[in-house]
Amino acid sequence: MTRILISETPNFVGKIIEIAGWVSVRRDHGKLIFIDLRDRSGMVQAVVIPDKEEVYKIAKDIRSEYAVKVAGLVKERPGKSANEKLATGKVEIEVEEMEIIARPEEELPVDVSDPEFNLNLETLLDYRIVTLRNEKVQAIFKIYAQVLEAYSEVMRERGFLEIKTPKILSSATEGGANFFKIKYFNQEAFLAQSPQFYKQAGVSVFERVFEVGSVFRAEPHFTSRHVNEYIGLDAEMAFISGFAEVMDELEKTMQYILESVAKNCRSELEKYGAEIPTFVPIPRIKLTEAVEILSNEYGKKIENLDIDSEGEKLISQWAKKEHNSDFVFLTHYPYNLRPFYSMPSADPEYTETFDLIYRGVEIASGGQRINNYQELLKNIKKRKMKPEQFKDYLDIFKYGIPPHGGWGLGSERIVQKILGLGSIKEAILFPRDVKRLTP
Ligand code: AMO
Repeated sequence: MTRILISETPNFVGKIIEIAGWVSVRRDHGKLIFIDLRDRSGMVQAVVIPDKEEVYKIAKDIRSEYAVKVAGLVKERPGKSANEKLATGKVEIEVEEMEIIARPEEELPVDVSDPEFNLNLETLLDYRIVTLRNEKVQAIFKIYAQVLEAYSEVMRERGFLEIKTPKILSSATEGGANFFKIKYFNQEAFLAQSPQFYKQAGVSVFERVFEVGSVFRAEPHFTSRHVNEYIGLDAEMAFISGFAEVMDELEKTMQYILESVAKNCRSELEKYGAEIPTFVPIPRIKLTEAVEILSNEYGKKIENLDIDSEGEKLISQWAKKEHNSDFVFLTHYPYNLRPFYSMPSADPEYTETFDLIYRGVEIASGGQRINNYQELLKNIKKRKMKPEQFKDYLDIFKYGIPPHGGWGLGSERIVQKILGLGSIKEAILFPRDVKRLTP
């Protein structure tokens, strides 16, 4: 017999089928043994009756998280006993044959069948191999996968070519101090803080490129939104007339991602009571205006336009109240707060850049880039950086590159905010933070 998926069982009422999966719970009721069996597609109830002596003996031996193969008859569950919460809740499998195919060496450290699963973050991550088996935890990664799929889909649809760029670099892309230095044979190298330089090289050839790739940041922070390795959703586009076009493209991208999660992940969203409201145009406000709003509406003072996480939360509240939007673009960041490659505005104190805030957290940064060789060189020197360290990057501009811009979008923060997760780490299979290098 060929194995079918548990989600398919309702199509086989009255038939003998074979399924395989993990035992979520075994319940003994009088002489009957009930087993909730889980595979990648869902969960179904299997019933073992004492008449089938051999199977009954095996079933008595079974514990949670054993992997088993089951052959049995698909039966409709009588009205009252149907489980409305389960997609397969109207059927059950009367077991004819059963085989244990893998058994845990020892008792599991946590009860993964608990639908609420309110573990503290450390326990959740320390026992990650096991805690990932919980259905509520799995839902996060189904949504995560949908976000990745939707991002690639919309990028391709919009004419962006997918590229993969190196993560071992000879210089620190984003500057600052948050880079990891590594030993690379007999020289020093850096882990990529972003694909910035290479995606710009990409547009000099392909016009529009995107990348889904690992990003490394040596940030010594213990916050709910920072990790030291994350997956960046980057894009870069040429022949733009200004950075508003980049925001337009990112806005369409976010709408596409959220709509595809809403459409394809209904049951996963439900597990978190999460809602994705109808998308509305994203308000765009200058950072200077945002700072005024924060002061006037919330009595919050921001020094030197350096908006902090509380400021981002409040400006998001304001966008929700005034524009019914979960998103807000903050634009025209000051020159000294942005990387050297940012295009200065007409008033050179500011830049043609933006951040995108979603439900109180920055999920993307972007803007237009300086695309003139001499200007870039001047800017590197002005910032007391060494042009020789950026030789390869500068070469991109030596040979001519049209006006362009792009963004870097944090994939895990999107999922964190869709579901209202307390920490970004919940949205990462095996997260890396200052103290965590395992599992
Ligand atoms: P930036 O440094 O703002 O911009 O990063 C872009 C986005 O990446 C996410 N992010 C993080 N996520 C988790 N943990 C971290 N430590 C972390 N740091 C950043 C955020 C952030 O908005 N090259 C530019 C982008 C560009 O202009 O194209 C850059 O890297 O969601």
